Amino acid sequence: MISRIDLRGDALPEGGALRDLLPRAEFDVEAALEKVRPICEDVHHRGTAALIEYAEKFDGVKLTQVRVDAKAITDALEQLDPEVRAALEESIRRARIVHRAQRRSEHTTQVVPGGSVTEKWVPVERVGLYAPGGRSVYPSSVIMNVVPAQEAGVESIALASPPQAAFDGLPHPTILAACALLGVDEVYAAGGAQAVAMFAYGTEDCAPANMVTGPGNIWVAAAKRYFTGRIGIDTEAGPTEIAVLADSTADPVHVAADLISQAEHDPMAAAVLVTDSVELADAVEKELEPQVAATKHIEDRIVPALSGKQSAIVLVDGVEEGLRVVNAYGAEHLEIQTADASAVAARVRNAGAIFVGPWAPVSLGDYCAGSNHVLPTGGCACHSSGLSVQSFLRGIHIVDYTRDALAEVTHHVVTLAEAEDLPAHGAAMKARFGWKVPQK
Ligand code: HSO
Ligand code: ZN
Repeated sequence: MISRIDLRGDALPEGGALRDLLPRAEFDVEAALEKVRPICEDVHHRGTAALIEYAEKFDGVKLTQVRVDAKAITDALEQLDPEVRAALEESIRRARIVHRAQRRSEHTTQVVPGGSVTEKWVPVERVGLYAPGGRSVYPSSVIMNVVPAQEAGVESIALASPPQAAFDGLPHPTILAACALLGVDEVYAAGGAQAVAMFAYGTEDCAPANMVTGPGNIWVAAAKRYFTGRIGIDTEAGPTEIAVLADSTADPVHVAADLISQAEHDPMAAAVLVTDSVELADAVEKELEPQVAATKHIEDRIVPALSGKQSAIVLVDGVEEGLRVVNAYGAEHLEIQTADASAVAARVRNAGAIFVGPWAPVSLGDYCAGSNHVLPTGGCACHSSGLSVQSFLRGIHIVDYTRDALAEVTHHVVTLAEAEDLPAHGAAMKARFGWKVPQK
């Protein structure tokens, strides 16, 4: 069901060459961009009318309005199963604890006597959050988007989720209920690239947003790329990934269960086990069969995900080599199931989130660890972070110098300005001192 890549024996290649040996899903955002461009421009020109047409074309629903009425949101919460409500509330409570601790405070650095730089943190004014529909109706993702935005102090938060034919064209009721629990009352029944365009350009109903975040399918990712520069985005979410770095001390039952847990998301999801133990590899492979057979989304998601080219068991000579492999891969989620897991985890440089030891499965992080589950995929963990309070803040430098402090450094500024052939820069300094460079 899952292929093997044997990297034992020979010395592992460096960086990019090693990355090329590792499995990865194909996710051609560039190709999708071509299809997304006219949709986005149509929303730009025709606004809500275009959104209503796309809802019919892509979601199979005839909408009369895109904005969801307040009553539909409160009704969804009233009708929510009490156990689901309690679980969502606990997820929100834990996420708030972690994200509140991420808040930043203003900091002033005295650079020289009379010269200071203050960094103040200002939330983005308005954000549009995306929650997928269809195969992936995840109220947990509503939490993971809304909580960091709220804790960052974002004043205006709107959420879009695809209209569902089964629910009279409203977004899925658990999505609406999660919005109600979080106090989000501006919700739109819009999905795909058109939802991102609604936020980027604004429509008659929806004010433009400064930023769009949240997971979505390839059309959402392509629309985010299309609007990059115009609005802020989090990373372009691709298919989900789990990598497990494990040695002979790992329990194959846990490892198999965790690989399957993320394969369950999508036929393109990636599940990668990196191990120096052939015994563990064999045991995990054996364990996959009964566990897959006992679960739900077998043929449509799990089997294609595990047997796809994006998933594999990678054999390495030791945990040291395993670390090099997982660092080259940069998984969205990385579990460390080795002896002395904390010490091994401390040496991971590239991962969206790291799950340490036998009692921290990715499923915990998906719902109730307090950590965020909107994480970089496709190797983007090598340069980007998951969603956090920081994602919604801008650090603004406030420069404050006295006359004396400016006079003291003017000769350096003038020298650099001349070296860059920008004499007007130097003149802006000299103008303050009778067109001369003040002498020290
Ligand atoms: N593992 C997914 C998030 C999720 N899991 C939502 C369950 N629901 C990507 O991090
Ligand atoms: Zn998940």
